[in-house]
Amino acid sequence: MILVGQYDSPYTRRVAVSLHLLGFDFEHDKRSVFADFDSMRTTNPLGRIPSLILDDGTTLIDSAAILDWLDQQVGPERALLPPNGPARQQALQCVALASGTIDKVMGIGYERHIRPERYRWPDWITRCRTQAEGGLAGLARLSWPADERLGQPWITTACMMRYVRLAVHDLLPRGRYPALDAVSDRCEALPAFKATWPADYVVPSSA
Ligand SMILES: N[C@@H](CCC(=O)N[C@@H](CS)C(=O)NCC(=O)O)C(=O)O
Repeated sequence: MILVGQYDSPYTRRVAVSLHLLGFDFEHDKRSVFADFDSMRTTNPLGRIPSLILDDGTTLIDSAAILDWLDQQVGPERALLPPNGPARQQALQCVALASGTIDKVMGIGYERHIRPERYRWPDWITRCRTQAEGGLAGLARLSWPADERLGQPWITTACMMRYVRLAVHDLLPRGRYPALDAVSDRCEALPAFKATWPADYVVPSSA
């Protein structure tokens, strides 16, 4: 199978980390969602990442749908989300906070880097920042037992944190939320995270 998308995309990275953790072999298609936009639209009609091209040629789009497929493949014992009940509900709420934070930080990036300067709306950036700060504070209030099995809440939160720190430098200084620092430290030390480490934030560009 082929994972399409670069790892500075936290949504692509959480799929890549999950593939590694679950032991799937995959190739990595590093086309850029911006620089290779026309080509990307032939893979995903929305022109977004990530996509996962399966060995039978089927293309899955959207990280949540891809992760659901992965969980179905490995079965409930190894799945990265609990199958049902309160545990699933809590895990999904955590993932929603982390992915909502990603969306708001991404919104800041698009407003800063894609929208022409004369159209930029500082109040919108402030609003997105307030929302992202709310997401981070909400995540920090959750319980993060150090010996908890590493599932999607941890993976998505750690990928979100790396992305936030690359995209908006002053939003999540180390020490503001020690519990979240511990999540990131535990995850980033693992081979699955090291193999997908995004060194740089690739500035989005519509050119
Ligand atoms: N809900 C989607 C969001 C994917 C997403 O926002 N991808 C970004 C990169 S991280 C993207 O493709 N941006 C370009 C665009 O939306 O035009 C998912 O979870 O896969």
